[in-house]
Amino acid sequence: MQPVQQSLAFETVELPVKIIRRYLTEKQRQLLLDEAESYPYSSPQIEVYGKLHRIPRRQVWLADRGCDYRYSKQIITASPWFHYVAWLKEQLNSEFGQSYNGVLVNHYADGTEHMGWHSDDEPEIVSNSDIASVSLGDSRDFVLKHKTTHQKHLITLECGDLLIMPAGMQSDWLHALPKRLKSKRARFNFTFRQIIPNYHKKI
Ligand SMILES: O=C(O)CCC(=O)C(=O)O
Repeated sequence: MQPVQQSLAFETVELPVKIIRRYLTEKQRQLLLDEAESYPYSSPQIEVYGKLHRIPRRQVWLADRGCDYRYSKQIITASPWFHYVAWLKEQLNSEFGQSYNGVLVNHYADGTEHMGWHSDDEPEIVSNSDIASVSLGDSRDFVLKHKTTHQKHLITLECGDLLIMPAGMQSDWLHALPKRLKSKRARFNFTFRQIIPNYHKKI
């Protein structure tokens, strides 16, 4: 009797984002983590369905002068760059051919802190620019959901990973950072963006 050959079907799932694991070395991770402890964070209140809610994390917007950012109907004035994060911006710009001039840093004290579904589609973001997201500290799940098909992807982001959200994906996909209640450690996330300078002075 002939042995039965099992045919294995391999399915390749194409992600709408790119991931570079351990983009930062251990030394770079530590320098940036130490620096990030001292940023001037706040937890502003934002309007969701007509009601004000304090965001469930702390954040700060570091950017070039004139690159203020509007987020959930609030203008966030740019705070000046710090040494290591400015170095990382220059590194990303030269390696990936981008012109990042601002970074939103989110600090999640533990797994109860999170970010809901959204797209980074603010009009002041330069339309053909990618968004580069660097994670530090505790690992957390990052989820993507297609706006019409509702297809989902889950990516666990570890300390030092770089995730690139290519230009154009924000119109089709939402993303979120859900709670992870077992997690007791802090996480920092840096999303580098290219903003049209003085955009909010014109309107
Ligand atoms: O913390 C994260 O990885 C998500 C950050 C994010 O979605 C954003 O800054 O728009």
